[in-house]
Amino acid sequence: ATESNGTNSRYQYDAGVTDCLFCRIVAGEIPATVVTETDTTLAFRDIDPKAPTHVLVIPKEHHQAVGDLDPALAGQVLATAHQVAKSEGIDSSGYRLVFNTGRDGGQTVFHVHCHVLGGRALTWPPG
Ligand code: D5M
Repeated sequence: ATESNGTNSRYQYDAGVTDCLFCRIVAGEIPATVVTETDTTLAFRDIDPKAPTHVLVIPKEHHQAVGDLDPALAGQVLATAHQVAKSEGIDSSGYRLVFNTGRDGGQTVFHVHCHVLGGRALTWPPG
């Protein structure tokens, strides 16, 4: 495990909190289209949407992966994701929540984020 960012992440490839794209969005240093926020979470539109609705929900605090979140904060991320599904009008038609995690999961930004995808019929399995 690396302690490079002060969290207890088990991954070695963490760029760390000082050079984190999503921490910079939280800080307002990089623009984002914010959908909603709470004290502990932020939801903003994905820059490269893969569905009519594609929103990312993050904890404002830097953690690398979903397994690094304490259960209360993980629950707050999920509650915000559900709020987004409702406000985007996809709660009844259906949607998908995805946490890409680590190399094989296809994670490219190492600040944990929940993809909220919907607005079309999504295929399964993923690639
Ligand atoms: O997904 C990381 C996601 O982050 C990917 O869908 C693109 C998105 N992204 C990257 N940069 C930005 C900015 N600046 N704003 C909004 N969205 C962004 P992963 O699960 O790590 O592959």
